[in-house]
Amino acid sequence: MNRVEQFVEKIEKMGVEAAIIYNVEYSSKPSTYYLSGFTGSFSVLVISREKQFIITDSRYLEQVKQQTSFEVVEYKGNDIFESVRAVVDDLKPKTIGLEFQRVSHNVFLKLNEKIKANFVSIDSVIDTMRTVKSQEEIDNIKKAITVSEKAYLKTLECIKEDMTEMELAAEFEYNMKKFGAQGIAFETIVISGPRTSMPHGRPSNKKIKRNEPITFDFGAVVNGYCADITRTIVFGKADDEFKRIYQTVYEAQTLALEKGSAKMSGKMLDSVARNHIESKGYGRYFGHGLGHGLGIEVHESPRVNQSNQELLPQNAVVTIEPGIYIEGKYGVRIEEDVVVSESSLERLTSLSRELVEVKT
Ligand SMILES: [Mn+2]
Repeated sequence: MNRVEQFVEKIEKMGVEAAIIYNVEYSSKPSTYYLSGFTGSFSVLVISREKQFIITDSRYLEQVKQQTSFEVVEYKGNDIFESVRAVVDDLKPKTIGLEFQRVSHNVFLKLNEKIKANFVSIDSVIDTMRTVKSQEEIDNIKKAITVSEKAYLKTLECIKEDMTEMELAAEFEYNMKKFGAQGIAFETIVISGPRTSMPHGRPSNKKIKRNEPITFDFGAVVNGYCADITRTIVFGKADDEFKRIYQTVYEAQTLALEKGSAKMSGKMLDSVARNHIESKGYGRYFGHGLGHGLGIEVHESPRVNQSNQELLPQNAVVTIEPGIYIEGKYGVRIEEDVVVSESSLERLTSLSRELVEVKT
């Protein structure tokens, strides 16, 4: 069964006869790509067991034929809701599935006004399908990781004192594209010195200084799939407290990597790392969850945190990223990408996790 057939089977079980995936200015690019292969900024998918349509406009008519086998309907720019109605009318569904988490209130009201049907949420269907990766999807994530890792190693070679964080981030993104990234999964984080205590700090004009830590959080996109990796290094020599913090994060991650499997819930796995960090007295400095699902989007299901009580599904890809952040001093995060399997976690990342002190 192909992906669309699986999708239709799942929505039919909910009593849903057709689905509308509404994508304007990339509002539903991930699901659109997942179900149809189309990557443009504007499209509406209408999916039923018998027929699969994609409505898009002249900007994408050539591209859409290359990317999807869905039947193409050209939108000429009058009233998109009228075009959707015309396509849906042929199928006469009584119940239509919509992505409630992606569709704006305005779009919902318009569809509801034009189309006489009952609209229900299919968010969990798509999320659940996307959580479990096929071998092809895992291979694509692996490719994105390889590109990211090469770019990271190349970027380490070119760090010089007094370069700004932004310059280093630009160098990093340039390297990712040179090594084959289609794009970047998110704005590359390069922060240094005391700024490393901000888990999601933005690169600034701050200059890189000797004996300061630098955190890199980065990910390339290849074939629509993301990598998400973090390393904290020291440009020069690490002080003793930094080494202690790094060691604690490293051990917390090692425990999670060794103990994790599909037999654990997100909460249980999070606790493995969190308990270790707490035991070393740094519990209050680890504010975020241990990790998250990774795929077409850089943050997706399943969550590896205290609120996810469900077992981690086999073949989910997740990050394992413990951190300790001390305001006014510095922070450390190490992030790995892994595949969940029956009795273990398989690392997809291959960079060393040891503390690196770059020669100045
Ligand atoms: Mn992450």
